[in-house]
Amino acid sequence: MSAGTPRLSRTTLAASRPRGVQLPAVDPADLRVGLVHLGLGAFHRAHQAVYTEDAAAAAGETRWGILGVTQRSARVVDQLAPQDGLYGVLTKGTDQTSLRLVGSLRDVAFPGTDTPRVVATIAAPGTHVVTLTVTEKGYRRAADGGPDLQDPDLAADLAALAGELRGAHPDSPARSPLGLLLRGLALRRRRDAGPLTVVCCDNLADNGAVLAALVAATLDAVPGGDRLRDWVEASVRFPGTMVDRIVPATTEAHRAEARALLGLDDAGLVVGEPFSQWVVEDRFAGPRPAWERAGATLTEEVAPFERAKLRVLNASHSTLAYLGALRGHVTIAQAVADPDLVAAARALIDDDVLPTLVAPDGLDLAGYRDDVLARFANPNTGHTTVQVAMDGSVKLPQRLLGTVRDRLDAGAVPTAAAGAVAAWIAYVRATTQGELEVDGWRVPLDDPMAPALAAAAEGPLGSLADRMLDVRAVFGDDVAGSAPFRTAVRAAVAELVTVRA
Ligand code: CS2
Repeated sequence: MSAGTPRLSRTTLAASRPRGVQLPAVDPADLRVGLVHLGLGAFHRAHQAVYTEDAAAAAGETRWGILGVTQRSARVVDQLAPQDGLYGVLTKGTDQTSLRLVGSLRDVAFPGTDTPRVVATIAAPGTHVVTLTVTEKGYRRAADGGPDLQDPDLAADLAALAGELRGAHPDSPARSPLGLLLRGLALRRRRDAGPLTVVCCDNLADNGAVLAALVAATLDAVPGGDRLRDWVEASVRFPGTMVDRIVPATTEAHRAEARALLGLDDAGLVVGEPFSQWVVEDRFAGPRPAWERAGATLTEEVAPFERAKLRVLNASHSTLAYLGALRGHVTIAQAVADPDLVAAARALIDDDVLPTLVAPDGLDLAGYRDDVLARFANPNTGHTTVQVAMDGSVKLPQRLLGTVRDRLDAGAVPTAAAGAVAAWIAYVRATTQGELEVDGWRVPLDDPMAPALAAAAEGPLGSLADRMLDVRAVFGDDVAGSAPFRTAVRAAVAELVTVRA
């Protein structure tokens, strides 16, 4: 924040009328809440909230204001509430920067203090859609894909849910997104407030079906959950989606750039590349924003798009992140400019990923690959290798191991994908041994499984690949049990750790 510069809000914006900035297409004060979003991070603000604003403006509708719910801290509420929900999206292209302000966020909430209000809003008749971006780890899934009942936050939430199911209205703060959603659904059912659509916008393969199954399995594990499960089955839809926009963490330099354009301080600023895509399965239980009028694709079949995006973009992103960080590259743009690393990313896509894909209608996969690599090369987003590298234990199974499984099933040895797995293993080893420095900073392992991974990474280098592949929660029995894959990963790890030694 800059002393002396007023803070963005409806009042300061009306008084300053900045030029060269795209003003909000809707005024948050005119909106009613029709959509609850769980996981109010930068990605939502740079993606679905923008589509929702453009859709509301195009259709002239005021019923799609968003109640944005943060996950773990009240920080985002402190950033956005004093700004009346207004914030900017700074778009950083290869040779152009622009700033637009977004007005679709009607209200913000923090589960630590606002759980009853969020639960009541999910249960309100005017709410028709719940969207989620809580990251892969936010779902608290166990290795088998069901709810991780050992997770203390989820366990506490399920106890509160059992109370809600008995009609006790517990007001304890929800500690997990799933807990919050289920309490909202329980109240919605009790109030008979009508059907609801829950849209998972995270990078999980088959995200809609996965969330539907997780909700059902969780309700099976809660005393008295069966009636709610039946209601969910009849009244709640979980369409699948493919979301895409590169959204790096906002830095002080971004804030200063936005301040210069806007003349106001924006604590809620987010940053994105120019590209944005949203493919949504058109299977809603009730009304929805006219997202297609904002450039989203509403379609019968999302899976081919989702699969192509996860396997081409996200998998090569992770590969570049691990290999790049190991070489000291700070940004993804630097990593993809390194000839060895772009060759590894291309080999992954060409040799192993593309043979597993069926091109979605109208998509040329080789062209898609080239576009993705060109987006990574944008030097102005400043997206860091370390940011993309986080949470590998929950990202790899979604973006890389499906490719490995399909290749093994086809009788092929996915050597390039084994190289990508090896890059992650080398990264885990280097970070947990305190050996990785990027940008003059010793990088720790940022991963929900960090203790278990550190334990597996400890020990002789010669058996490092085997110890890591034996982490079944990541690799499953099938991938871990494939002898040819193990051989390929061993060879790739040996090459990476020797080169580094
Ligand atoms: C990235 C994604 O951090 C990561 O894991 O691969 O966030 C990626 O930038 C988005 O999925 C792009 O749509």
